[in-house]
Amino acid sequence: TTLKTTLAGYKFDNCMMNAAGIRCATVTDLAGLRDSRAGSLVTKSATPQPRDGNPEPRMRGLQYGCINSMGLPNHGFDYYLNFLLEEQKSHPQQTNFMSIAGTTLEDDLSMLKQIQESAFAGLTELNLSCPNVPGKPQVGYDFDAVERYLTAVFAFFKKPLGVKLPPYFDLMHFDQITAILNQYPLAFVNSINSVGNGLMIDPESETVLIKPKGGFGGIGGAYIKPTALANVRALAQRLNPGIAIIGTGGVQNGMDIFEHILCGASMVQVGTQLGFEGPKIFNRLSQELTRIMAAKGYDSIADFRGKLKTL
Ligand code: RRO
Repeated sequence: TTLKTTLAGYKFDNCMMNAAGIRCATVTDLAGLRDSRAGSLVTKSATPQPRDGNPEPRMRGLQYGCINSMGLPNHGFDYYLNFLLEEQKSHPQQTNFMSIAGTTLEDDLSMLKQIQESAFAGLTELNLSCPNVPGKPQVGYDFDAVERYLTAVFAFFKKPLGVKLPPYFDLMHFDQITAILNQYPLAFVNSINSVGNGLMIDPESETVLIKPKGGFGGIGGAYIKPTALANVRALAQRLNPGIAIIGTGGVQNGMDIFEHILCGASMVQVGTQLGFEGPKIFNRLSQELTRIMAAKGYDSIADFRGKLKTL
């Protein structure tokens, strides 16, 4: 049994990795992911300059998941690009992802120009779905804006690029977003980011759990698995076959990863539960997925990827 996968022509020893934002904001965290069983890593979404993010408390966990309104705290574009360039020299066998999330189109374009001109040989994930920057709506919910962004990006960007999408909830929205995405030479689409602007409250103290935005924040964890699977499946049914899918959302165990792959994911990312358990989680998840595949008689993820049956 092998957990290897291929995405946009790049090979990975393991089909699981962190989701952007989780335990990937510092070089210490990133080294922990690199030294884990994960097949790759993605860096915290970067802005051109370092950012403090929103006031604390800004992330809280509950039994079935978590809420966050981090507000894009990060060490700045150069910090993550330098880390990735160093990794390329010290660990040339692993391909990594750089996530960028400018708060304007201009910021995204300036970061992508720097990636284009750098020696970075990995994949770039353009985050179009941060729900937590006050006054900045999620680009992924404005279909004209998505088209505007991708047209501007692909006018000059020649390295492999994917987009991180927010969850969609209507089949017409899947039709509309994929009609746009299919016009561009995307390497991958990553679905989903957190379910934006949920609210978790403490009934005892009658108070919200996090401070920014009056308590509203992105929901992750077990709460969002059905939405994540639906998005992976709906995109797999509509995207050009050349665009790979990264499945993210609600992964707590090996069966959850199996389900994402069954819906069409070539790579599966772990967010909330990685936050709870740390990078050793990839040992457990690898063992669980291997056992599930062996019991079902599957040798590789290609044997069942996208093969979900309907009634
Ligand atoms: O930093 C955040 O608040 C954040 C980002 Br950029 C994102 O894409 N998704 C999320 O849940 N939080």
